[in-house]
Amino acid sequence: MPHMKNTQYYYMKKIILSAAVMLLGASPSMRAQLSLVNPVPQEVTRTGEGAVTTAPRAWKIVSDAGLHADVLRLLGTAPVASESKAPFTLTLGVKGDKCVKKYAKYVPAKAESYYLHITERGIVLAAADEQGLFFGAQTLLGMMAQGKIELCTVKDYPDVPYRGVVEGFYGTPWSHEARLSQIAFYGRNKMNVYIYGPKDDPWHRDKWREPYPEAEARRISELADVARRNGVNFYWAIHPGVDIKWTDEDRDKLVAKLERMYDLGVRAFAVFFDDIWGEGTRADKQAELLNYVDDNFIRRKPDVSPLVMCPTEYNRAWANDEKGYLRTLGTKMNQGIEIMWTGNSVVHCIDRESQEWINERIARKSYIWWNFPVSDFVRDHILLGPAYGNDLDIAETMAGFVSNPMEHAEASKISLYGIADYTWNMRAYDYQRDWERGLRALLPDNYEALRTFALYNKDLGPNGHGFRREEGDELLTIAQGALNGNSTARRELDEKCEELAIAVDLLLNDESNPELVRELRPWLLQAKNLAAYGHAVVALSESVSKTPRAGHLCNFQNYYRQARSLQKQMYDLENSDVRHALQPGIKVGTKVMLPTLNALFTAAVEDYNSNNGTQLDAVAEYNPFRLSSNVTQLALLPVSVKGNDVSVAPALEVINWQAGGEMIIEGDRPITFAGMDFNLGVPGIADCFTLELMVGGQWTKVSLLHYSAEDPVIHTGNELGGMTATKLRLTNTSGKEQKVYFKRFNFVKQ
Ligand code: LOG
Repeated sequence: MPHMKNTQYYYMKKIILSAAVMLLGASPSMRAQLSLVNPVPQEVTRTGEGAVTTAPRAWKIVSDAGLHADVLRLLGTAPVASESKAPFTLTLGVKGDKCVKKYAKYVPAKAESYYLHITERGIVLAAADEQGLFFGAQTLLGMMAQGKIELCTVKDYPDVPYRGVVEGFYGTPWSHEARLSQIAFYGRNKMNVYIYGPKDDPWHRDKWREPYPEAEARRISELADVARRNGVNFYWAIHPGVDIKWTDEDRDKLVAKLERMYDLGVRAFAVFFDDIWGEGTRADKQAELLNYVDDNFIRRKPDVSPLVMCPTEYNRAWANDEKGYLRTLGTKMNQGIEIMWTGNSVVHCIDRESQEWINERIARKSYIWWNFPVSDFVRDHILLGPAYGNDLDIAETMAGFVSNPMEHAEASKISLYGIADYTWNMRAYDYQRDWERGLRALLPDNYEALRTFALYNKDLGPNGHGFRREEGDELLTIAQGALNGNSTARRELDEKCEELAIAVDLLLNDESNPELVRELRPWLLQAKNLAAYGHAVVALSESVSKTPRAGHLCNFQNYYRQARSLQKQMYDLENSDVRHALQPGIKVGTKVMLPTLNALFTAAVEDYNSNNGTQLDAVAEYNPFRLSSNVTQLALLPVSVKGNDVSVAPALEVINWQAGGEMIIEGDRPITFAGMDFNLGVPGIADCFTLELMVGGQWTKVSLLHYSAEDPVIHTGNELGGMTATKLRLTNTSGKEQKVYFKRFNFVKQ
């Protein structure tokens, strides 16, 4: 009997527990209750002044029989049948349910919306749909998390229809446990999308035609299932563009793979064509294939979400308007298919103007793939800063907004917390507030320490995409003062370093979130070095003109040696096994703190040298190499030196190297070459490029060759060894554009 009432009693075990915890904490104000809820609800009406009451210890849930199993599971533990007279009623249902019939008119007329009405006697939760009901329940639980409840009415709904995450980065894919934890986090924060598309999952990309092995298949099944129970659509993405042939055979293989994924329980699908070249990039063929998938697979199944695709020209910098790739997709591809878009460039914030530009071309609302906090192109940094920079009035210009995060899943939650809020209630978004709240949600027991550490891990450092973040603004006045010789400022700088050192030790010993500490560990260790370096440098600059006391270690000479030792320790850590194999380095505080300390070091040593006629080396950080290029995608790549090995950071996307385009690396003194090879990801391409060295004011050619027809690595001729030059230049001399992957570029000096 569908409309019979279903009455159940639940004891609020968890809530009683957290109420006990609360007694030890601060007294919550009325606002404190709703402020625990993320995202910020659209509309809240508070009933009366200070109307906060103790959350119910038990409640009677009233809902239509046999419905809303996931929401009931979320709201209660075991039913308690003996409790005949529960003091508190929770009536819940979606539009069309009998028991919330009289509240249906209060539910906002939007997908995923809910109405939540809380009085002394009971609660009503009425929603537009199952998703809305689930989110309403999350709001309720969030409000009660400290054992109190606020008397109020909430009317809530999301601004952006699809909100969440695309696991779409290069590098180590997330672990199964990390994904399960992510999905629960999305559910709690009302994100409804998780797109599974890690570049280095072989069955997503290179082996896209092949089925998953048993164990992997089982894990995907579980993810899809857990996602469903958390109000999250699990999208499985396929990446066929690297080698797809536009044949019936490949088309059928693709559909067969999707069918297999359907059998595993997947009900939402995406097809990616990013970072490829050649045959796979044809817009008409992509549209034809996707229409076929849409007509014969997606829309044939009653329970599958609309198809999502990532185009090859997924950002404006790469869009070739004349060739009309995007317009072809816009006109030829079924309207129901969503098209992803990263903005004006690969890594860019989204604004209205750029939304208008793309939406007009694709004849639909773009589905944003935001490349933040992804760090696969700056793996020496960890990004713990806030999510900011996107316009706050563009919700209606987008179909969806998903963030591409870091391979560090737990740490990514800091910015994802904000992104959940941004996409739900855009105009009310306050990134600074959300940053604080996100840190607190992630590590409540050690929030201050995490916050302090995060202050030094926000910016990306110089990178090929030219995408930078604010970091260290709060230090600027102190830094300036310290450099001007102000002793109060120096003390303050020292204090900042001490705080950082304390934060690091507290975090290294934190047991409440071991996974987070594991991810942060390399940067924690480096921060410890940085803090010690800061202390040594401040002491150094304070002791420049002090007379050393006999028998004491605390004097200029020793501070100098200590600072030098710490510079080396930082360098050694960067080059130890702790670092990331692909892109070495562990960088902390690179925007303001480290440069300030280095400048202070140099100034102190120079002062000392001039006072004492000594010649101590005053150079703190030194990179003798500079890269320049008229190939836009190469121009900003950083050059690093490790021993005699000089390398340019790799780029992940396809590089469009125009005819005549050149890349120059220049040293500040002549370099004697020992050897060199590089990998542009394409076999047989050596002839298209010319390598020259500047020897005695003349460009001198060095031969390039592959060792075999299949090997993409380009080697230099024997003449290179022993040549001495100030610059090297690599030019595309093929007379036409070359598409390459800038996988590796390095040379060894003698
Ligand atoms: C890739 C992505 C990568 C990101 C940042 C898209 C659509 N594709 O340049 O897998 O994580 O940039 O490096 C990309 O963004 N290519």
